[in-house]
Amino acid sequence: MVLYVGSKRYSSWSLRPYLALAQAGLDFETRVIHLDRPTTAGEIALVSPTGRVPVLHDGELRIWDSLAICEYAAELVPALWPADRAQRARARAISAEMHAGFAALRTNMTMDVIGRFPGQGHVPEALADARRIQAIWADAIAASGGPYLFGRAFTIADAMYAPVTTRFVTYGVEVDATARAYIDAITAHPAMQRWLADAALEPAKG
Ligand SMILES: N[C@@H](CCC(=O)N[C@@H](CS)C(=O)NCC(=O)O)C(=O)O
Repeated sequence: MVLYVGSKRYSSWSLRPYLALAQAGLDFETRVIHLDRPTTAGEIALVSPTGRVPVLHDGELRIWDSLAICEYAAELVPALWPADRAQRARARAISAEMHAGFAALRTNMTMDVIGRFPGQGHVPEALADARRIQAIWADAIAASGGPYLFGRAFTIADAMYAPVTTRFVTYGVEVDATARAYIDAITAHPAMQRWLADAALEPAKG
């Protein structure tokens, strides 16, 4: 399988399926298409029908969209979702909430896993998104015991929120102790560490 991703420094949608595929232990190669270059659109058009990344190629199969790729990985490795049906439903609900929502946070605090811009983007709507996300994390971790949202195993729900953990650090969003511990757990995940190391070698945009 080949996962085409955007710049590791900036492409939050790419990070999510990368983490899910890595956590699943699937054999896949990652190919980076750098964003915001004159050649970007042409390079993406060669591999993705939507003109966007991520896209997964598995033989002839093309799977676009971050959450669809995560779901495909979970069909191959079901442990990417919690085993319990009710927990699985909750994990899907919060994953869908991330996928479809939090536009203010995503717009005002775009992912940059290397940059540090404390205080930037702290508009009321983005901070409201940040509070809702911390409430989601607090509820899930109180029920599961952590360190991940659904307990000891990293699931797709964690992959979906991983880019938010980096945003909170980049933009200096105030977090409670539970969120701090969760951010640390995600940052320490081996696949996240690999992604961050690669991102550090990429050029800044602009
Ligand atoms: N809903 C899509 C969003 C994908 C998306 O917006 N990808 C951005 C990069 S993070 C992209 O490909 N942009 C094209 C460009 O910058 O030229 C998903 O979940 O995969």
